[in-house]
Amino acid sequence: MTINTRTTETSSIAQPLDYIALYRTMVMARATNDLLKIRKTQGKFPFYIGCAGHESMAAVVAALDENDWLSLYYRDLAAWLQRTGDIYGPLREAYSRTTGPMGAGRNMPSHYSSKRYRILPTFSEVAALASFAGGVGFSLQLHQSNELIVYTVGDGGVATNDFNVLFRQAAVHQLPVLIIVEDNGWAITTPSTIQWGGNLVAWARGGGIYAEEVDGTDAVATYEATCRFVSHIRSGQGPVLMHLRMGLLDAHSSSTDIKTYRTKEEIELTTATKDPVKNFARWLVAQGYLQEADFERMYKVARAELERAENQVLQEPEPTAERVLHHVIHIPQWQENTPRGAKRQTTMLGAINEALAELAQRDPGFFVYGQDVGSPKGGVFGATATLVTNFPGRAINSPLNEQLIVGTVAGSGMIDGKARCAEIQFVDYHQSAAQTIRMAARVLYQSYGDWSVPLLLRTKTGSGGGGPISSSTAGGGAFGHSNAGEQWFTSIPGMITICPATPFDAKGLLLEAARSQSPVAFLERGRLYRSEPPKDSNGIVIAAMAQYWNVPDGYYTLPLVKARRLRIGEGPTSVAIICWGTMVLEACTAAADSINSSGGAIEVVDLRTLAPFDEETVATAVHEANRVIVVTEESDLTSFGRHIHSWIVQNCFYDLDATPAFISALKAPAAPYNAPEETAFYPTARTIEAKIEELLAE
Ligand SMILES: Cc1ncc(C[n+]2csc(CCOP(=O)(O)OP(=O)(O)O)c2C)c(N)n1
Repeated sequence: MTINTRTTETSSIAQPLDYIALYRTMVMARATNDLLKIRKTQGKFPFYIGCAGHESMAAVVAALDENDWLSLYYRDLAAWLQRTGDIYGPLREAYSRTTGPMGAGRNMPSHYSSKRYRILPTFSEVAALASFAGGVGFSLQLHQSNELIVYTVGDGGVATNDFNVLFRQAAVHQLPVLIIVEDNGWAITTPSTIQWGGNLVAWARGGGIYAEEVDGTDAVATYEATCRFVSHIRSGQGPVLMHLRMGLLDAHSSSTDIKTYRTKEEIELTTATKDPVKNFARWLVAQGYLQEADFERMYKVARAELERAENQVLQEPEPTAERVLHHVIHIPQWQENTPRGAKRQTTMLGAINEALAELAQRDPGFFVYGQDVGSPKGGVFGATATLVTNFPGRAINSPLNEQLIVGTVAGSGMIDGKARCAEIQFVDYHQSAAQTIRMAARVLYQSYGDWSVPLLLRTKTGSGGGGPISSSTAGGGAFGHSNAGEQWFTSIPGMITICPATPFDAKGLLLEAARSQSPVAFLERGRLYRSEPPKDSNGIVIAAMAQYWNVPDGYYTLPLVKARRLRIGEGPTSVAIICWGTMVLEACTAAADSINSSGGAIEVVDLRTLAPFDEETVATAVHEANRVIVVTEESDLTSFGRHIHSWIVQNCFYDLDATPAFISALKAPAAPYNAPEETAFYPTARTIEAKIEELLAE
């Protein structure tokens, strides 16, 4: 299939376009749609969702440069064909062939995706790609690129949070984004009058984005309008919203019966007046480009070409079960390195500041994005203070919207495969971003390794305070400010979750995490930001831990998915305590106190990376000690700690001489604000020591 010429200049007048080539692309889209609809009806594959009525999207893409980015949705077959010229791709995905360019047969048909052609991976979740598209626009603007991104969505999608996030990203930062609402009047059976009040164009203009209504049933009008909007965006005048009026010529999908919700009259009127292929054909005749007889001939040519392609596709391999775990997650291959810089005693906050500065030093495109991070204080906890001072412009303030923060950074990372950092002030507030985080973690799998979303998501977790409860004071937590958070991230396939316990680990792990192609949740415990090394009840610093408060200058990395083994005492270990974050310090204090009174040795296993976790080290520690305690500061419901406990029961059962113990925070929503209740809510060294005694007596 030949592809149309594209506009490459920034003129406000439509560039010369090969109208016949554009028409041919639209006919090919319609012919593909017709063929796949029939094949679905014949039971050749389970589902199809089509493009009939949306073919003028080819005209939109014809008005772009081939380096411009696309974020499409399932009606955009014509846009796919216009950009790629690939008629095989849609067939390969419909028939689930490993040769499929969008997900190697893994995703439903019509979910357009191609890194090579700069088409972001379409999600089934309506509009879920919106904030990622905003992130791409953010990165383009940051690099002063002349490229832009086109984001498309149906009228139903306009009502989603994701769409509204993109609108805000584009408006606040004046991003090079063309937002296209393909308004066919329906969201399955719901008319578009339910999706927004008033007038969409007026609404967009009121919010700071230039907008126009365009007749999407007219390919030439669509092309000319797109050229104007592209020119507007490239000349730095900001984003544009195009309200593209269309008609839906088929039912919503192969699962919907059109007659149950649309009247015969409305369907007939839509078919007669809103078919962009027929309308364009009439225009081509009127202009003398084609004759009536050409239409059927061109359709037949397209159909024959498609059937030849289909025959080939049917010979191609289908997925096999053995690949089901391919491309779930990317863990960077650690390259052994010895920290060479001079060591200084530092807090965890100091170490995080240093790590972020190292990343900025090494990657000119690195930035931290979040609420207040660009202020002289460097965010509410001061983690970006060094960036603000030493790397102006790299700590960037965001609007107060966590989904917006995550989407912006995730989309930025997709452009060049480099992780940038999103800061969420308190993990409790990640919840509006939950879908975006899940999508980010799914992209690698969904696209069969084609796309990835490198993303460092740093957030303060657990209660505040000035150190572990045992060695300082309680207080500083509260509802909305003190969730542990690991249960939210460790349950997401494709996500890496890290929770450091010491300044040394925080810096080395953060630097290594930035090398991952999978998104990373980096959980920073508020109690550890400024804490000192743990002490026993006599006030003696625990030697096994103290060294990790000395942090080398410069760049060094520590391996992910590698637990740290801390031995307290001498001789064979009698108990292994599996923990992470603040609980490592509590466990060390408990172990030291127990050893002080009873002798022997206890091993504290600091998981450091929670998901995936270091199964080998956990199994070895249990094998050696024959007794185990899992300690988590999560609530005792379905938690990550319960997962570890269950894994030990399942995999280490015959190594156990006593009941595998489990200690957690209480079954309450969160730690209360006042000190007595907060102390009662969390596990402390006292709880752990009591459990050690109980276990040893069993
Ligand atoms: C977030 C989300 N909610 C619900 C659905 C189920 N669903 C799939 S398509 C669709 C309608 C979308 O309508 P619109 O955005 O107008 O696009 P159209 O199909 O009309 O082109 C719905 C509700 C979904 N996929 N994602």
